[in-house]
Amino acid sequence: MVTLSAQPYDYEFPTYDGVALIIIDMQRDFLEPGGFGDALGNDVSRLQAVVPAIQSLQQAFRDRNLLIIQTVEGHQPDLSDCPPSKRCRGQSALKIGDPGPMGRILVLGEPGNAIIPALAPQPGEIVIEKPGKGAFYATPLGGILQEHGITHLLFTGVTTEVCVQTTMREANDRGYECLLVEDATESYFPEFKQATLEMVRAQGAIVGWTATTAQVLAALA
Ligand code: TIU
Repeated sequence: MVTLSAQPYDYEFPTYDGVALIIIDMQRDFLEPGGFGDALGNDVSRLQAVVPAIQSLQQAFRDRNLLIIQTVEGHQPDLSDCPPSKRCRGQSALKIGDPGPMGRILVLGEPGNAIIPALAPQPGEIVIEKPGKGAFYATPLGGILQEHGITHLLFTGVTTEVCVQTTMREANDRGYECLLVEDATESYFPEFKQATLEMVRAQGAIVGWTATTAQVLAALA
């Protein structure tokens, strides 16, 4: 059994092969000016801070030949997978599907929808395209995890309280042992990130554990 020092208590996994690194939505649409996050009125520059931590985890998983799954939030060009309730939400001038400086907002295949170059997947690494906030809804993620015999998920990416937390809760309900890497996830709202970390690990890890990148790397060493 491998023991990873975490909150609210140690996180344990029987084999390295059962652990996957999940990198949520590290896309230009959320991290760069002119994308979806910016259109919603957010300061997107805050999210850059977690790129080095995610890079170090990505490298550690590559070095060990362990499973890395990235997700991207995006819609088909005809928006057939975007409910009107999602497209019309909010008061921004630019809505999902509208042309922006990086192409159409939150549309698959557009320049702004790509994963940032610093975290670009290598050939053969899995990228899940998802129309919702949770990565299990309307995607093949569950089947892929089963095929690989994955039981433990380490979560990173953005934003903490939206797509990361939604996916973590979906995973928790499906029986996965989930850990959120504290300094490898970020929000446009620091108080929402802090609240998410606390609510995840409250009540004896009701949704899962939290740990730092250094603690995860120590367990992988
Ligand atoms: N708006 C916001 O905080 N997040 C999203 O819309 N998607 C993700 O979290 N990826």
